[in-house]
Amino acid sequence: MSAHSYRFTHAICRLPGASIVQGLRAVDTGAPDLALMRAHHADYVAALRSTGAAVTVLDPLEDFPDAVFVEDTALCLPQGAVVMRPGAPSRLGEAAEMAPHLAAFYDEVARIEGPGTIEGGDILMCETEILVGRSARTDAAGIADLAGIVARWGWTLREVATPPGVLHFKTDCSLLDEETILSTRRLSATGCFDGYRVIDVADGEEAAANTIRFNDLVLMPAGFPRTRDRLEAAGYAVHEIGNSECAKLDGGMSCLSLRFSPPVKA
Ligand code: CIR
Repeated sequence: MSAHSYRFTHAICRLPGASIVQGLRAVDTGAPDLALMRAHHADYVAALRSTGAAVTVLDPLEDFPDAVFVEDTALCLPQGAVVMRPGAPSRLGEAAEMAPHLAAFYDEVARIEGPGTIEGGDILMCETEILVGRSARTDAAGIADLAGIVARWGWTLREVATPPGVLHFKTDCSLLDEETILSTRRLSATGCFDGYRVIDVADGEEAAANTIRFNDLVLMPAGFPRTRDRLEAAGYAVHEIGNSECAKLDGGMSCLSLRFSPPVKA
């Protein structure tokens, strides 16, 4: 197996800007502290780089308060990239901002043309299939558009459901390796991961479900010791990153990067 679902040569991140205090949030628990968020972001980028990956860090986009959450703007596959069409109106323009950066790595950059919407946070790229959770941000038309694009590259897309009241499908799950998913119990109980080995996050630690497997590391938000212990007991090399400020905007580990291994350009 190539492990293309978690072994990557590259990542793209974007620094948070001062406008982050206006970022979208389901429940207002206060504005994020920009200095602390920048410190957490620097730790995150350093952790990605520590695996040997080349990480591009883009400048802040002050016109788009949520632009630090680059994952929602694109899906990067071994064969090509797809520019998303975010369902949050304030985030629509972020996707176009990302397109030229993808074109630097990929000959083929497709895009979701609309009117459907789809955000990267609802897409779990597994080794042999792509799971997409329908959500308040990702609708049937957006999923159909993506299915058509990735079918050209030989991928099967399976539509699943993001739990009600949960922002994105991946808010509640992460891929750990070819056969293993970390999930909240409310999501794994739906049966959408049947056929996979599932590690449930500890009860009361649902916010730990959004991690990323990136090369040999599993990056997870700090502060969830029982889930961390479960991951370590299962043999994963866990690296904790502060996430207190992103969490105020419903963001986590996966949101902060696009992870990919681009084909060698012709
Ligand atoms: C939003 O509501 O769009 C942002 N505040 C958070 C986006 C998190 N992105 C992700 O989970 N992929």
